[in-house]
Amino acid sequence: MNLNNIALELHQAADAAKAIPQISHKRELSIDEAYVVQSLSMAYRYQQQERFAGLKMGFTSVAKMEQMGIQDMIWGRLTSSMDLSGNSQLKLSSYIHPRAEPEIAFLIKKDIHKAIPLEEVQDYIAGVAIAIEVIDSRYENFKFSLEDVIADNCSSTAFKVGEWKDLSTNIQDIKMTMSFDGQEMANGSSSAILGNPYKSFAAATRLAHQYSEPLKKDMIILAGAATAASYIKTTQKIVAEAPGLGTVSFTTSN
Ligand code: OOG
Ligand code: MG
Repeated sequence: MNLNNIALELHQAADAAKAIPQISHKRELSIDEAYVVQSLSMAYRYQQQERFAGLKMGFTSVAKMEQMGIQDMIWGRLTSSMDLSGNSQLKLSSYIHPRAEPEIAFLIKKDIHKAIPLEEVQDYIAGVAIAIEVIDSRYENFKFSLEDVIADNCSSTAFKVGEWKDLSTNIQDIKMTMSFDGQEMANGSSSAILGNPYKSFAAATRLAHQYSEPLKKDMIILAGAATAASYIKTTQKIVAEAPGLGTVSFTTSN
């Protein structure tokens, strides 16, 4: 099975909302090959009018690493059609087994063509916001190896960003909460994200530069979840909140 066939299989699994067996069970992939598969699968998305919209970081917190049994930081691509802004409903039948997690989003202020050190990241950020990421592994039972999940664009499927706040807003060690229908599903400190969410922005610029993926003004970086993800099982109101950042929400339909 060549890398393009794997990319097509993953792309079609996402489109049909139908899980597939893990790639690593039938073919060994290196990390480099897995990122090639990810980029080939994105080419199929761009063919169907989706635009590259930014990066998401994954496994930047111990809570996520433990939930999924993976210790390495990963990154994936966001596209315009994953952005739920202006759309307050998530249609569950379009997804396989979606989960939601609370995140911090960064809005890129100007084009970035290099790795930005932590001390300079604020010069490149126009705003910060509370966000919800919806992840939907294309693999059966939401089970994968590191290489599998990278090839699958790190389970990216949808995201919703709250109101942008300026950089004077504290995002260090704030409590991030995810609730479904008013019931708390998970909470964690933003400092669970690499000790400091701005480090995730710096890492995203380093990886984007390493993989020649230009980050442009108005694109978004998702820093990675501070808590484990929660399964969305029925029609529910999904809300993430953090003091100072406010709330963001959407409802689900069948
Ligand atoms: C992989 C994506 C990880 C995060 O925020 O850590 C991620 C997954 O858990 O399926 O998005
Ligand atoms: Mg995430």
